[in-house]
Amino acid sequence: NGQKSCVVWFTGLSGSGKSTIANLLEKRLHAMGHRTYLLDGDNVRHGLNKDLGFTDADRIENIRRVAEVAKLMVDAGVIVMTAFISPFQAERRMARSLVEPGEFFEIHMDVPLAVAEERDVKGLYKKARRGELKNFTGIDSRYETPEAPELRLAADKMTPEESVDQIVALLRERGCL
Ligand code: GGZ
Repeated sequence: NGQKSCVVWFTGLSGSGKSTIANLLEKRLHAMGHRTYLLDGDNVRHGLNKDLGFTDADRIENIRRVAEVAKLMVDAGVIVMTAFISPFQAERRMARSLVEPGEFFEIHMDVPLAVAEERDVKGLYKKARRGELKNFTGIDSRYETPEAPELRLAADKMTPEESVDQIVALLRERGCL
C-alpha cells in the first residue's frame, strides 16, 4: 500500500495512557491496511530487556535498545509505535536521530502527576510513596517534559478516540499515512 514507515514515540508518566492510546492507534492503523508493530514494556522488558531495572542507567539502556529496534523496524517498512515512559530528553533525542527527519513523531501524553497518581490503576504510586518501590518516575526519579514534541495530548481531558484522531490527523498531514 505504499506506506511510509515512521516511528510514533509515546512518552509520559506511568498511568498517562501511553499503552491504551498506542493499542487503539494500532487497531485504527490496521483497519486502514497498514503494517504496524507496538513495542512496549510487555514485549520488551520481559524479553530483550529483562536484564534491566529502573535506575537512570538502566532506563537509558532500555530506551537505547528500544530506539535501535525501532530503527530496524522502520528499515523493514512498518509503522512502529513505542510506549515507554522514556523520561530523559537526551535519549528521546537519540531515538529521533536514528531515523530520517520527518519520520519521528514524539507524542507527549501530558497528564499531570496528580491525575496519574490519583488513578493509580496498579497501586504503584502508593507503593512508591510508602518507599516500597524505589526510583519511581515522578516520585523519586525525574521526568523531563518534552520541549518540542510533534504532539502534546492533554489525554486526561479528552476521550481515547479523540487522542487517536489527533495522532492520525498528524500522521496524514506529515505524509506518514
Ligand atoms: C516507573 C515503573 C517502575 C519505576 C515498575 N518507575 O504503569 P506501568 O508500570 O505499567 O508502566 C511503568 C513501567 C515503566 O517502564 P518503562 O520501560 O516504560 O520505563 S522507562 O522508559 O523509564 O525505562 C510501571 C512499571 O514499568 N514500573 N517500576 N520505578 N515505572
